[in-house]
Amino acid sequence: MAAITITRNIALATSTPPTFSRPSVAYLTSGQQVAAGQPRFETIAGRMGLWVEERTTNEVANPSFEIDLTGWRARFNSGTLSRLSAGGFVGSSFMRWVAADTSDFRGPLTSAYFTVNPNETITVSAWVKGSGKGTLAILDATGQVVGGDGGGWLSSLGALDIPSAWTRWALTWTNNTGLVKYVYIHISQWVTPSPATIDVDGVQFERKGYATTYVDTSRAAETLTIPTAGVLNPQQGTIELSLQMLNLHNWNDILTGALNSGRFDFFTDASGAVHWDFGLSNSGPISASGVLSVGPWYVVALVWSAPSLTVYVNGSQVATNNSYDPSVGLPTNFGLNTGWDGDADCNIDFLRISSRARTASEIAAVASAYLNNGTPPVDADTTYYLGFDGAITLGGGVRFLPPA
Ligand SMILES: [Ca+2]
Ligand SMILES: [Ca+2]
Repeated sequence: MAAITITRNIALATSTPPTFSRPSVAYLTSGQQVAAGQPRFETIAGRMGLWVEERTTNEVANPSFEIDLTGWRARFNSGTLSRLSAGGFVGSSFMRWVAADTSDFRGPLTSAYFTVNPNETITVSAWVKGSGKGTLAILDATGQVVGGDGGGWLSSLGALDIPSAWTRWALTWTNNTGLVKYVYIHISQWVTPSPATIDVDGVQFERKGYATTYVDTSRAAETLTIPTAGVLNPQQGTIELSLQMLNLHNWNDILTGALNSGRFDFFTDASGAVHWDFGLSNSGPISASGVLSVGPWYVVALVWSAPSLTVYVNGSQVATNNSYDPSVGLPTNFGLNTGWDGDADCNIDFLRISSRARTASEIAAVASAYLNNGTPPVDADTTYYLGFDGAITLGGGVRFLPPA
């Protein structure tokens, strides 16, 4: 019997590439500044991905010591506070405090206080290095004047070895005192066998339950918009993406799009459960908690095939239900960080969209290969592929094939 050869004529189309926005500067985790509008690519655990991080405001008045030491003082006027203009973590300069003796609770603190309302949660962070033992503390300034030495610590990281290379310390505190509190940020010597030297740079005060990347004043939210007109098959399809969560909260809106009726929203919550709405809010499949946690890379697959919606994480099915209605249609744009009530806050390594519902075994094979440092293939059923390997433009890892 003669072999039958089927030739499918695949036209490589030029599609509109994704767009990225962030109308402010930001910093890489190395401390290097990235200009406004430029995406941040970070390689973590051998994977280069694109950061899509939430907005923040750093309320510290002089957080990087590039000009002087305005706004900072040595607690109890003890030890020596100076500014060094080479070797800073952020920019070129940093602050150094050298202890005069081994007394605890000495070290630099902000002159100005921050107001924290009852039940409010804050996070303070600082890049530090030096020698001896020390800690990062939230110091009670209530009743104190600006420039005072404060009272007791409301919270601290406990006694830590001060690292020899720049390391970030971060401390989250919720004001459960029932009172308005006024607080200083204090980087302190503590239980030292010998006097400490503490170098400080990139100090941050955020009204959040976690630290985000450092910024001098304010960072706007980063967004990624993926045009999907002609890319999605309403009958069935698959979206696979690799994620590293930067934090988990209510809610991380990871992949969102408007529908003619209701919403397409793939999101996570503070417990690490994943949710996928198609239509009404909370209509879609929801996994158990703990499916995602902060730090590791995951491969997530979203599969639609009327009437089911199914979510896989690392090749295992974690949630499914029958809420998919193909007559509604699919979004013409997907956004990261463009959702209704949350921030994506993730690093994304790849995204692959396919024109059919890939099987559980295919999805498991892709996840397994990925977790062994592979990447998913761009095959005949792939309608869109983003590699996020240093660029998001066409030719930088983007490939587009219209559905067959
Ligand atoms: Ca600096
Ligand atoms: Ca990548």
